[in-house]
This record gives sequence, structure tokens and C-alpha cells, in this order.
Amino acid sequence: MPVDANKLIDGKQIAADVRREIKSDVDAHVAAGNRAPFLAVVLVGDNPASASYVRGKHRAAAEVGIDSENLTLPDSTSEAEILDVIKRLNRDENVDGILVQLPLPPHVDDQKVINAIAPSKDVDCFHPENVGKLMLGLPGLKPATPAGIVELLRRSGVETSGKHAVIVGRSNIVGKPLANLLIQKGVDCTVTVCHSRTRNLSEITRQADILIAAIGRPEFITADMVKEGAVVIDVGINRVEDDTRDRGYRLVGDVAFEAVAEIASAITPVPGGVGPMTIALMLKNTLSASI
Ligand code: L34
Repeated sequence: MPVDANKLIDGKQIAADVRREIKSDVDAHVAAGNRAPFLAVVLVGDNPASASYVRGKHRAAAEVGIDSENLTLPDSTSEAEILDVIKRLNRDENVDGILVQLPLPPHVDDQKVINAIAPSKDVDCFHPENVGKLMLGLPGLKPATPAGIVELLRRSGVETSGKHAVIVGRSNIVGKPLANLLIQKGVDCTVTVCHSRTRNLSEITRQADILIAAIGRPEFITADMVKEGAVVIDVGINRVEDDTRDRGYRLVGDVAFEAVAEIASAITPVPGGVGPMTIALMLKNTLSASI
């Protein structure tokens, strides 16, 4: 049965709205005599998924009037060489935002690379200084995927105040920063963070008014894990083999979409849910970093 369109949280559409607002702010900034914001993206290796997300970032940047350049480095690039590239971008006053697409090859220490990015240019909000500010509720850049999720909820009219949000996944990119954003004043959720060692997981997920799946396992969240009427946000982007598709794969989220959609009051699809919001909110950070 097709999913009730009224239940769909259309991330593609909402991200387009956000980009339109960013474009109008960028245009005003440029009309006031400033140069366009500039984003530098560092892509190491040839992971096809990463290359596709990075293409999406440049395409979206161009759409909102943000200039961008891509620095593609071979898989064999040493950690020291990557650090040198970042130091150069830190010093370049024409570069407002620096984004190092993850994952990096196994011989490179992700955290060391992140720590090298100037916090004022860290449009992912991965640097410890920015993570600390986020946790303290101080003004600053916001992590793109978590901020995109909060924006999706807000723009879909989902009440968050006093609601129980259950996050499945404790990554530094999604789970941990999202828990911080959801407990901030003005959002006001009560948050539970679950992970691979959580006992009685489905008992906890069934208590969620808002359930966020960020585990990285295809269709992990099944209908029996979801309370009737819950709002379900699917952060997963998994490529699963599919010979019926030209590309040889299809994208599925961390949620068994069709079955869960029967029970949920609202749900994000994959693709077209959180992914486009991640890109839009990263662009918003790039504009903020340029002002
Ligand atoms: N540094 N690394 C850094 N920053 C990030 O914010 C990311 N992430 C994650 C991986 N590594 C990163 C992304 O950009 C995941 N991610 C991301 C961003 C956008 C999309 C997917 C992942 C996206 O646009 N997804 C589309 C479908 C894309 C497709 O067809 O392959 C969607 O509609 O969900």
C-alpha cells in the first residue's frame, strides 16, 4: 500500500525552502558590497558515496550563490599532507568554510584532521571548540545533520516541548550532538540515547514520541519498535544491492519505511528526508562563517 502523503515529512521540499532563504541572505550580503561566501571541500580517496554527497554539496552551494572549490586528494595521501592542505585553507582569507568529507582512509586519524580546522571555518561543527559551545548553548555554528533534523521538525509543525525523543545511535556526527540540540531551551525535548549495547531496545524506542534512527543499519527499526502516532526521523543512508535498478543498488534508511509509516503520525523518507537538510544547514553555516 502506498504511504499516506499527509504523513510524509518532505525533506527535499523543506531543504529547497531553506536554500531559498539562504540565497536571499547571500544575495543581500553580496549586494552590500561583500564577496560571495566561499566553501572549500576536501575529499580524500574515491569512495563513490562520498563523491556523490560532495557533488550534491557543490551543486547546492552554486544554487544559493556560494562559491566553492573541491580539493580531491588520492587515497594514499598522508595525514601530514592533509594537515598541510588544511593549514593553507585556514590561512587563506578568501576561504570562509572548510569541510573535510568523512570517512577518511584508515591510515588517517579523523580527529587529528578535524582538530586542525580553524574553528571559525568549521562548517560541520566537528571541532572540539564548536562542540563545546554547542553543549553550553553558546552562539556559533551548528552541526548540519542535527540542526537539519530540528529544522525539519520545526517546519513540519511537530511539537517538541516536553516530548520524549529517543535517538538510536551515539555517533559524534549525529547521535551525540543531536541529543544536545534537542535538550536546548526552545526545543525542550526529554532525550534518551540508545546504542548497540542498550538492553531492551524496543521497550525504549516504543516510549518515543519522536524516534530518530541513526545507526547505519538498513531497515533496523521495525514497526514493533514504534509507538502509534510517533514521529519518525530516519538519518540512515544505506546502499543495498538491487539488480532491478540501473545503478545496481537502492538507498534505504535505518527504518523499515512502509511498515513503520502505517504506525507513525509522520515520517521522513530516504532519499529525500534528512540528507538534503544536512546540505542546506551546512550552507547556512558557510554563510554565517563569511559574515
Ligand atoms: N565532514 N562528512 C562530513 N560532513 C558531513 O555532513 C558528512 N555527511 C555524512 C557522511 N560524511 C560527512 C554527509 O554530508 C552523510 N552526509 C550526507 C549528506 C547528504 C546526503 C547524504 C549523506 C544526501 O543528499 N542524500 C540524498 C540522496 C543522495 C544519493 O542519491 O546518493 C537524500 O535524498 O537523502
